[in-house]
Amino acid sequence: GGPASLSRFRGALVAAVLGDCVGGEFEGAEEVPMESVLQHLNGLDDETKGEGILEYSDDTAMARCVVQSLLTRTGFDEQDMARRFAKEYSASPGRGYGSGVIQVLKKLSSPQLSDVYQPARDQFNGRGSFGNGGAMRAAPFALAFPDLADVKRFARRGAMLTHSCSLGYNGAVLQALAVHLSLQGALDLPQQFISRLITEMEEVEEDEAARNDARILKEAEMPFSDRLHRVRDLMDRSKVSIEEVISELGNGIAALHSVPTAIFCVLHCLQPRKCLPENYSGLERTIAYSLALGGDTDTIACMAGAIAGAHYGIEAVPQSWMRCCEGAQDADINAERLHMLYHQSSQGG
Ligand code: R7I
Ligand code: MG
Ligand code: MG
Repeated sequence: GGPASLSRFRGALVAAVLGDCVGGEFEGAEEVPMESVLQHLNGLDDETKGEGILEYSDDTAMARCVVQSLLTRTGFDEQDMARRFAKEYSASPGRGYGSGVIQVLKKLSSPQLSDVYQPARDQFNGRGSFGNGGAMRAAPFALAFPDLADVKRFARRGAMLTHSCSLGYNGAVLQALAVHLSLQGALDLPQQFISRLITEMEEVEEDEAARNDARILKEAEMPFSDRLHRVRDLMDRSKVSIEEVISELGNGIAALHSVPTAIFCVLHCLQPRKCLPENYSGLERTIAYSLALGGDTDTIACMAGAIAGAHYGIEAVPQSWMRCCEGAQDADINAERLHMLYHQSSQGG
């Protein structure tokens, strides 16, 4: 489809759910042979498997809260979003939330709370979390706001409800930016896509708070921009091993060690790869490759899925995968609603 077509919205939201659901199998695994990945994915074609057998985790649970909040409030409302996170957690605490964020979610449910951003600020001795929990639920911001400045601003504020460290919330900004650009068809020109992300993140990381966090955590001066340069170096190479991807970009629970990695997975899988089945669509390649990296597989596949889904559209999503994953149908319906919201706002509303 053309830029910001319905198919791209559906692809983005559905593939994020699929990445989370199929990635859950390998989360935390140190080494994941591609053989095991393909076996797991081929098993999804099995008709005897029931509907929605693969459950979604916190990644999707929180993204659903973001979607519902943006739709009901027709825009960003931090009070409403915070309330939804808290309610979702107390209704379903067993979705595999990060160990730190649970404290934030408990505090967010207190009726006495006056500043919804305060619990996140109290994390990790007042520095805030740098986990990827803000980034894993950032895609819907790109599907709700057509304007780039809105995408950046609201993705940051939405992440700050749980992640007040810049290395956490800037991961969410980067993920939302990647989905935004992909939705416009920017992945047709991969070199320009990555250059654009670097330019945008250099501007984002100019910020004083970001520089300060990077210094304290002994990261590069502009950590995300730095990693995106590594992504560009890796994508220019004809051959890259999984070990190199992990050592250059990471596959961990920190936003810095997973968002650039997810972006690389998408770029790397734009073309057919020897290690992946020939009959796979680009979207299937992206998710399979994300799982083969091991580590935080549900989250990396979820983020890569959103970016890739916005590029390839819903036609690239296998029906059999969709049937097996809890919440995939809901995502498909919500994508249509977000598509309407997005196009309403772009008509100057
Ligand atoms: O970021 P968050 O929501 O976790 C998301 C991840 C995804 O992989 C999900 O699929 C789920 O499995 O969890 O949760 P946080 O608790 O904020 O951060 C995740 C972890 O990162 C924490 O439990 C810490 O181990 C680590 N971490 C930190 N450690 C030391 N200092 C995050 N920030 C810090 C820090 O400042
Ligand atoms: Mg998870
Ligand atoms: Mg995870």
